[in-house]
Amino acid sequence: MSAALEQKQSASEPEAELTDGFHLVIDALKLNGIKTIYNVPGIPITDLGRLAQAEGMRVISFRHEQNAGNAAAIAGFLTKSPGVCLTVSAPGFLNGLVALANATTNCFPMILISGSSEREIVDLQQGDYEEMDQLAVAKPLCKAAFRVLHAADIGIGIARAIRAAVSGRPGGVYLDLPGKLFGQVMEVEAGRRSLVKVIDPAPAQIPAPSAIERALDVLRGAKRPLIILGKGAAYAQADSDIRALVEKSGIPYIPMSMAKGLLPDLHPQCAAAARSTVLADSDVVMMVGARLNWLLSHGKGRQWGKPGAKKFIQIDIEPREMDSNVEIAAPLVGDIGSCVAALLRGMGDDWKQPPAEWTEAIREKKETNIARMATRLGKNSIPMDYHSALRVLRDVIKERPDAILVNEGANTLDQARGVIDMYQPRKRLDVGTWGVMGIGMGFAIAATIETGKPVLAIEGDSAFGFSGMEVETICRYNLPVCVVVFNNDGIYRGDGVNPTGGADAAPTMFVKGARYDRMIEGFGGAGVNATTPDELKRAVDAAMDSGKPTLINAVIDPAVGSESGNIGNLNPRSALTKKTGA
Ligand SMILES: Cc1ncc(C[n+]2csc(CCOP(=O)(O)OP(=O)(O)O)c2C)c(N)n1
Ligand SMILES: [Mg+2]
Repeated sequence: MSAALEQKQSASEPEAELTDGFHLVIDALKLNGIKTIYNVPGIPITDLGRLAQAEGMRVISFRHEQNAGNAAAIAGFLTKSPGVCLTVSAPGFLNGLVALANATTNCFPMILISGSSEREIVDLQQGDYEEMDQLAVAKPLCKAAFRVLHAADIGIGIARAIRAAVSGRPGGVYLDLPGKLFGQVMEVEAGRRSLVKVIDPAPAQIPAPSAIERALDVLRGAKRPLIILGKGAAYAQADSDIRALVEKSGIPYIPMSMAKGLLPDLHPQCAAAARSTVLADSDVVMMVGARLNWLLSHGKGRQWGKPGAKKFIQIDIEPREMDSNVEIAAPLVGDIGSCVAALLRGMGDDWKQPPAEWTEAIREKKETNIARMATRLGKNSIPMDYHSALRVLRDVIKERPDAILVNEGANTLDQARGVIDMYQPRKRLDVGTWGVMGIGMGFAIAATIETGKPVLAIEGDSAFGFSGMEVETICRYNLPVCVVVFNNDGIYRGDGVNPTGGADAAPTMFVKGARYDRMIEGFGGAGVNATTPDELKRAVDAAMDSGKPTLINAVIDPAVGSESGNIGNLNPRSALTKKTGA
């Protein structure tokens, strides 16, 4: 602050002429269309939350920063505008970091704003309250990290954070605001002029015409083509063009988990039920906003059929994504909306449909697999297994296609993904690229806050535990969230034993017969214990119809899960244990 300004203040000039760091942060966010802050209060940002609420922003306070961070991240995914999470220094900041890193990994735009301690003390390591060099810690875990030291730079700092989060490949951004900044004053008019409205924060990135032609040539030469839609395609909000591309091309497609519903899962071209056939037997694969990471076995290996027999076309906004794992025959770099629109134009009006031999083979495989699944889903097992419980929840979503489904767990995730059909884009939110546990309640809360739609959260009992305290938040804001805890008494299964015969439970076990439904009752929500598919259906219908915060404890047979769900093959095992049979 200038000496003149200080003098002015002490001479008690009318306060209306001054603004300060608190107000500049709020004004900068509002100027850029940010309406909601996902927050955990404390020094030095308590008043920032209060003032933001007073200034008309929605301030949603959580019980733990990781959940506030996950909420901000999924808000970014749903809206293409960065979600903002606000935390205190050191420990609060660290709690938010998992969400920030997860957002970056998943390409969700979010900004983690953390208050921080006195720079002079932090940098001399003199032991300040919650001392930590947060900027340095955040840097390797996000797309960009900035610190603002002067109130006059708040506008530009927030502008940089917004642009970094949403432009190009979206991701997490860290913004460090030292406590001292909030109290700095400047004249209102100068403050107003210091703010920056970000124009066109995520500019279109138009693909090169030659790249479009190359991709179309590869596609024209295909005998057994396949399209894979990733969550990048869902993020792009180019829904009708993506659907038009799939339908005009006649090419079978599979959606990655969070791309489900981009076209309705029951679409005749959806080949999800013949996944292993199409991955192995296709000759040309066009990836739309999907990466060839572990979720697709890196584009190689047994799952992908004969080595070298496949050509890939890849649409991605990030040039470095190309050839990350295998050779990309036709890289198509640009934003997905622009790329898909250009492909559609280039296809013309006489696009040749893929050979019937290919589409027929897929249809037959689908029919066999769907019939097999129907038998499993038809059972009315009591105690419930995954399928008998999920059949009910599949019907709930079928009857309410605009509800948002949040899903985490191991078996609870993998089985639900396969069983529950999605009908609309961006309605399925889950553990994403990392398979991280703990996104549940944060995602559920932000999903309904951002869209106004009801949420059904299907949670493994372990998965739920990572964010379960936020049922208080759900009740406090009276949100239309129905949480169904698949309670099988543990991680993967509930029948683990301690091989020593000692009193301690096995490492994957929880309290047997726990009643998660009673947790929400303590906060005024509705709790239901459901032991049969009928009870479960009645309870979920009532919750979805009433919009009342509800937690249903769905009792699942402890003996039916498999280790690590569908990815048990990634689990290292001790050769010694196997040998001794222990
Ligand atoms: C942050 C984090 N910690 C730990 C894990 C390892 N993990 C994977 S699935 C899972 C829980 C699975 O149990 P549950 O949610 O009860 O689902 P179930 O298979 O029993 O249906 C855990 C702890 C993880 N993925 N993420
Ligand atoms: Mg479990």
